[in-house]
Amino acid sequence: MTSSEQSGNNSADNQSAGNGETSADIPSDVQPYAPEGGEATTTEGEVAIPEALKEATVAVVGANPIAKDGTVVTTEGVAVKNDAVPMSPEAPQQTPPVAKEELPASAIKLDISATGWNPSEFSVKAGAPVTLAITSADDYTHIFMFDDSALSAVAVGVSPHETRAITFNAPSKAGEYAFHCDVPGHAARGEVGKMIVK
Ligand SMILES: [Cu+2]
Repeated sequence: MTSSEQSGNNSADNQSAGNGETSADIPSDVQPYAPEGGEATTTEGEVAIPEALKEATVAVVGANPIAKDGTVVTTEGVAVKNDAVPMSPEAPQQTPPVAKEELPASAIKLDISATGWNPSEFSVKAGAPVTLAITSADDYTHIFMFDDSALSAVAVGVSPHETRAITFNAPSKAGEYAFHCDVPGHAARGEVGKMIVK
């Protein structure tokens, strides 16, 4: 697979967009979002899912849905808050452990070990939905966290040799956003990096 597939703008294989109106940078390799328990229909036959979840997609099982307009939302259909308390209901959620092979090609994959982040830099488009997958590549627990409190909720903790992912909207403001490993002592020994928003 090539990284040229990362922009979802003109994806021919988008299963849900009927008229090619997507302009939300949704990757083409996400899957349709299915509310917990499958089809959420009421006895009246009316679909009981919030508008934002209709035609939503999900990049990794357990990650937040991506609404049709590219907004990352909660399972209630409300936009997530990147500055919420980590792991609170309104924060983007880290997924359960996932096999690296199951990650979509469009996910940004970072390995972390005592030697640092690999890669230690990545670029995203302002406002676009981003799925970040963090893998502990050694025998230690690591915690991905941004330095900027505006992104405090975008945090992922991984046990040794574990991979977890998180989906969030990149900041709308271009610039460099530093991140680090939040385990005491790890940033000081070089577990730091930056996200470049273009
Ligand atoms: Cu660490």
